[in-house]
Amino acid sequence: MNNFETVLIETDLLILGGGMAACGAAFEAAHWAKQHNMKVTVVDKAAMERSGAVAMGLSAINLYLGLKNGKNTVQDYINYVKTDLMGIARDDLVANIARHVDSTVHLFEKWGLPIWKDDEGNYVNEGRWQIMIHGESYKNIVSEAAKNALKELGENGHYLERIFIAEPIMDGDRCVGAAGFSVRENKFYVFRAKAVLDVMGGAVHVFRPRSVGEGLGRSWYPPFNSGASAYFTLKAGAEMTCQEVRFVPVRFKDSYGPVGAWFLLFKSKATNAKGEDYMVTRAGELEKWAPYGTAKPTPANLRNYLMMLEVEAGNGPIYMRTDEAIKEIVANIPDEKEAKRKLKELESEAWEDFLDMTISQALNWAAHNISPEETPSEIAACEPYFISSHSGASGAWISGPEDLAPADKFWGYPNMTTIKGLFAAGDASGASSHKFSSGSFTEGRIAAKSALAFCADNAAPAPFDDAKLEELKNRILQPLVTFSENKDYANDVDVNPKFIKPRMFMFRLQKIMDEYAGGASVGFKTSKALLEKGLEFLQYMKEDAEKLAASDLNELMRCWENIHRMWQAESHIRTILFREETRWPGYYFRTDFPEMKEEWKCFANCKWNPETDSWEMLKREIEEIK
Ligand code: SFD
Ligand code: AMP
Repeated sequence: MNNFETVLIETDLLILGGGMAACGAAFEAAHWAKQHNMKVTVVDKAAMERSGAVAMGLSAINLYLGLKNGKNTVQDYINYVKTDLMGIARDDLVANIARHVDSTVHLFEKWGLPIWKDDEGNYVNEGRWQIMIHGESYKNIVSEAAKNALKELGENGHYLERIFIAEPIMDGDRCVGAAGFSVRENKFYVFRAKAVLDVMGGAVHVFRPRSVGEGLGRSWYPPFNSGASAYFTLKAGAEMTCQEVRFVPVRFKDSYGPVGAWFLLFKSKATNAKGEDYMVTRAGELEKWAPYGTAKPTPANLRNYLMMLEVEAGNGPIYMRTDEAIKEIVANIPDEKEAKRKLKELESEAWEDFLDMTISQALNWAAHNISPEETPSEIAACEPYFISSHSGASGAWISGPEDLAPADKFWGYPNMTTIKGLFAAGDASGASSHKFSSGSFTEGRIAAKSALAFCADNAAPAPFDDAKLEELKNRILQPLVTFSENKDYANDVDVNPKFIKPRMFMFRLQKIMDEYAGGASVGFKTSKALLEKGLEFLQYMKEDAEKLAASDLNELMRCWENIHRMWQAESHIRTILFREETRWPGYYFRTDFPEMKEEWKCFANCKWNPETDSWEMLKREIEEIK
């Protein structure tokens, strides 16, 4: 790869990703780095202004406690999160985010994010924990603040965009950097760092999406979050947690519009085609999943499950009764003029909800002549995603904060993985669900402060084995060579017995995951026999990954995205297999172990050993904090 220049960048803290957690990390790091004359470098595969999950904007901030108003306590939030995850969450991590998140939201407002206010000037709550925003430009506002903070560092603050991170760089049991490439120019990048923060988001398109054919590529979570976070920590040898806990969101059908505002703000009901509210008619089913099933609010996966039972019974389509919800709000207003004004306001809020974060759903409404105040809309369970910041939980097993973590869950630096110098936050860290955009930013802040403390304690330049770099470069760029050496073997650039293109590779992965690991097309059901078959097919895929081919830099990125997805997939299958019970029936259902078991009220962790290329599965205790 002689025509690829190698660029070496040295830094103290390396922040991988440019999303919500990365912006929080950059903002916080700038403050501490200034005091200690340290260097901070942020690397994003895209442009921070519109990268990651918040690229399109959001219409709500889903985590705000309002601690000052005395409405909620941190313990209330822990209880909520743990119940929603059927008992599986780290109290210490959830509490650490919850106790700091309000200050993050206040910063967002200071930077110009418009938050809805009532007549008394208070934030407008969507639900107990969620507040409404005019959030189309949410990411622009937050990334601008992060960039400004880095600029304040002068020579010591950098952000690099359109650089794809492919691999961690290790020195024994310590992470000392990362390697990647520009997706715009022939440049191979090596970052050498004293501490590395992995904040590269969740994973999308590991499972076959419902959107195929004409709709291919559409997904609820951003397709460009492709499993880099999990791959990076796995390959470094870090312990992972909750890799079985995928998230299956219920969304407006086909365009993935959000449901939160409808359920919580507008108090809408969802019903089957006959108009029956399945949360009422099927309430008896929830008792099987007690104590979580009988708690309020009903956990997200159980809300899904009741809906799935309706679909299986042939009672679809399932509808969000937007028309009835709006009529009910208006009917309670006695003054006719005021009622008319309110109706207009609600219509505009309904459209804004989509225009702020899922524009295609507004187009879908327009294309199908849907007026929400008159017509109900179909909703459906989507395909599975890996996103620990929402209602999933998969990610790295990290140290908690010293003052809250039980002894076995604190190892020196909050948010450090089990690998020295490697930190994780947002979708990259596990077992602390429901952090959302504000909590991810907050966790990024916590992790960056901690990582800089690690840099201060390990001030000598990170050890680096230069000899290994050439080998790494060749391996990362290999798909370009494979393509150029073999492209003339066949007369079709995409179909060639000498190589596999990333698009085909992704289709194969998605088919395996969908059919064997409980995807949407099999009603989210799987079993030992199916999982073992899926795992066998994944091993063949791993062999074929050596033959991935890229005709340009963009395809090189696609190759690596799919390698990352494949590792996310393997850790997922292995952990579902390990946990011999069904705990989240609306996310996946083990037909061979259809019930929840007390003995599995624990974390299911996994670890890939780089020395032996083997996997270890571990159970970890769930502990309460006082
Ligand atoms: O409710 C590499 N989210 C919502 N949060 C809320 O607070 N309110 C809502 O209303 C939410 N909803 C919602 C949400 C997300 C989406 C897509 C929709 C709706 C449609 C969740 C939050 O957005 C989420 O919790 C946070 O954004 C998570 O933060 P973080 O930092 O963990 O992930 P990120 O922001 O996606 O950023 C990832 C970054 O990594 C980069 N990246 N960089 C270099 N090399 C690689 N190989 C990389 N791979 C990825 C990305 O470019 C990005 O910068 S609701 O409707 O569900
Ligand atoms: P969503 O649009 O589904 O991502 O939801 C946004 C927020 O509202 C998240 O915090 C969800 O957990 C919560 N939420 C959505 N629907 C419901 C519901 N029916 N009951 C309770 N909470 C909900």
